[in-house]
Amino acid sequence: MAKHWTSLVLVVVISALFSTTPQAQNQPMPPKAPLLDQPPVLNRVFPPALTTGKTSSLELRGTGVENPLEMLASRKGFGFKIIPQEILPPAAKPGSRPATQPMNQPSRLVGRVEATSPITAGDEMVELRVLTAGGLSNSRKILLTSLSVVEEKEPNNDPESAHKLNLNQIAAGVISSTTDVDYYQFEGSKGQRLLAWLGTATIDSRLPGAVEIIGPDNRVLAQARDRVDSDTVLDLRLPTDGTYKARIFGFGHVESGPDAFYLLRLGESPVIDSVHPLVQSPSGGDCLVFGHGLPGGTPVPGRKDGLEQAKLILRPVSEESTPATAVDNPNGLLPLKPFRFAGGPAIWLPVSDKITMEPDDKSDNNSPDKATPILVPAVVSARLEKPGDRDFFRFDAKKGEPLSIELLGDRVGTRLDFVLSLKSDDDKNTQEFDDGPEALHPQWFFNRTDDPTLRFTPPRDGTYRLSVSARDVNLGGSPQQVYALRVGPPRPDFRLVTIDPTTQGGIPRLKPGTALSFLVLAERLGGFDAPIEVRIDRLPSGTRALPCQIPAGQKGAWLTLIGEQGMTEAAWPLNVTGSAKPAAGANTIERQARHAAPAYPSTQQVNNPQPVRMEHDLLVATSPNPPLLTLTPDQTTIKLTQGDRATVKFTVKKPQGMTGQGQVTLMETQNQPDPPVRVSNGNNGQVTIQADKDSLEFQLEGRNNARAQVLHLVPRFTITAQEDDPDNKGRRRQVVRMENGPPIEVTLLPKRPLQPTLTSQTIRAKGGEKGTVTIRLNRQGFYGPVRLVCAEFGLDTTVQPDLDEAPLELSIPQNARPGGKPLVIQATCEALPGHTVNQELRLQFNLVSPMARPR
Ligand SMILES: [Ca+2]
Ligand SMILES: [Ca+2]
Ligand SMILES: [Ca+2]
Ligand SMILES: [Ca+2]
Repeated sequence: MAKHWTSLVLVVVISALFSTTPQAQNQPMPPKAPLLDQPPVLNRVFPPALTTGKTSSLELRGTGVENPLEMLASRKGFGFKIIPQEILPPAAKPGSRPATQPMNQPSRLVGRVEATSPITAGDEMVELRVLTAGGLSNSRKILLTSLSVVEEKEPNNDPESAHKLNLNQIAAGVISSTTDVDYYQFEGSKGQRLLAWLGTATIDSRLPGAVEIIGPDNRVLAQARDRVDSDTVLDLRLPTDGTYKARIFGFGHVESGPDAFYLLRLGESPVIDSVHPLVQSPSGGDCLVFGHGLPGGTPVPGRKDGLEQAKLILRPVSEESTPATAVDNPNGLLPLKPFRFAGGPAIWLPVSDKITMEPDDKSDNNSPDKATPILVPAVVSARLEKPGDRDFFRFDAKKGEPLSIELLGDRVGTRLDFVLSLKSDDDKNTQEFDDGPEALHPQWFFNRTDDPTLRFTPPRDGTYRLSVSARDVNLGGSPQQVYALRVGPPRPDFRLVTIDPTTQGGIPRLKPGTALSFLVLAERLGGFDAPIEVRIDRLPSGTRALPCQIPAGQKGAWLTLIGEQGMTEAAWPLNVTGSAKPAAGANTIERQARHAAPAYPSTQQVNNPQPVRMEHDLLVATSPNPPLLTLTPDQTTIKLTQGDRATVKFTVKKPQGMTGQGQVTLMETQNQPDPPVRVSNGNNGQVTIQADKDSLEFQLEGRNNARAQVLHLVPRFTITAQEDDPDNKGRRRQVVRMENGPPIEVTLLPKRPLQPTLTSQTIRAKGGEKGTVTIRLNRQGFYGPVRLVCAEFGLDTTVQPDLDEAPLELSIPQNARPGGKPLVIQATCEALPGHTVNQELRLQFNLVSPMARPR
């Protein structure tokens, strides 16, 4: 069996979500003079495939990648040799280098690296990135394969100039303009099975791939295009002996350029689509595998796309032989474990030692009376195996004991819009549940899925019937449409994701006196609502992380890393960990964050989610050198009240002889939905500093309804600078430089922290007696203690943190007469530890004579 199976089972993709332990990657590197002193943007590593155990040349294309100091891989075993610019052929040199290139139109520069790849057990995806003096680039994925890799040879735009390709060879190509098409030709024989795989989404390409197979008679025999975020597969039998052609192009001819690249394989290599049962026992076993080119495969009845099924034995892959890319329970639903068919690649599948299978095709569960019984807690492995399929399950539940029902389908690559409905046998109403929860970040982590989840508390003891179907089941029901279901008590838990929403994945170098910020997002599962403490384990030497907490019920917080003294020239994986107690008295749980970054660099579009993917690690590069540009704020701590404004002034210091216009942004305020602090001057949080000025001002405004909080704002300075060229005496050159500054701490306080009401407001007492009213404090986003003082009625009491209601004992003055009495209370609220806000509360109570008849 060939080793180059392609797995479309997207379990591999979700196993990449929320997992991994970064490996130490702390290597020293030689210093070198930068041309572009900002994080490089890597648009393409070409070819995006390497043959295992061989040395090949890789071309790097992007911005600021022409002088790499180092190449970093997410996998051990690579050897990289940087090819100096001087020995590159003239065409590849940055000859027309952008001495006057505007900043927002970065040039496409070229770097070259010689890569020696490790020998692997099967095909593997690896992330590569470039480290330059300006920082770390975004990562690009490449395929490590046992097959040989060839690059396309242009011109190949017509059938006559088609590039000759052997079967089971991999061609790497680029759709370099919207009119570019790439022809390949191969020899085929009558009755031969041909599987064409066009790899795009899995290697971070922007190309909407499309492929056509053209017969010896020049007729198009078959065509296919990719689906959203997946590769293209074509499966056909060749009708005759002869020379065939494959035509590759961008679907719709809209996307092209350096990041519209692809891999093409023509041959018979198996492609796995899905595995039934989806949920495996830890020891594996017999499975029904769906895909193309499977050993012993037979056509799936009724399918016209060549989909076939095969009975194969799935065996667990011993943990030590697989890379550390998973932790227990990565999707918060079921743990994933690696399995393998004889000769196949590792596939990550959910496991459980107690699985309920839906009955086979013959005994249907398509109506409530034929519901499959399940015993809660239950893990079900099932399929929507034919058009219109609907699966019913029934279980007994106890009144008041909450249950969580979660479905795993869309997230493992089953393309159906699942829907759940639930009905009690003792009730007429049916509740329906569609898509999963709200996205964590509308632009940078749009993680909503079509997998429904539901939490419910049974209103009574009894039998409940649950149905699983899909909105598109009439078209999409098919034997490979697998899903898993968990019904059981809610398990409060969380997953963390770090993102840097200010760049296209590149991260500037952390230097003494500067800071970096990451947004840490929390996906809260099973009703988990508690605060999460976030920390960085094993900090890079010479750095310090500021305290970070995601408050109760909130989606995220910024994590700030500060460069101090004793830093080294190195790239470090950051271990960001969150810890929380799901409930009072529960054990602390800890989860390691995964880093997400743009799948490919692109221009930011507000309101459009950026395609992002999980990266193997979050890396930062540090440097002992002081920043070339410094930003010094006139104040490092600011107290701001909701709705109020404050001005912070930065003094900018540039090296002698450097001129140019620059921009400063406060990272945490840019491109964020409802930031707690907004920059009211400038453009989208960005303020321009003219070439002849050495200072600039930010007008900060606290959002009216923002929570009380302490936040840190990290300034980022980008300048298109003119400076003396050290290589050409007496001449000037243009350099784009980016440098961060030190953070400013903003304490944001509520203006009127309390909305008070009296929930009991009548006192029956005479003058000189005491009486009690009850106050309700609607807290505007803070939890600290509140002191309430009113001299007139002898009140001086403190409402404890978190309490919203308290009795107030009032001393009625001797001469008080019955009737409405104004109650004016001076409230002192500890809105944040060490920060109080005063507020006058004006209320009214009724004083009633004890003699009066109650109404
Ligand atoms: Ca081409
Ligand atoms: Ca071409
Ligand atoms: Ca079914
Ligand atoms: Ca059914």
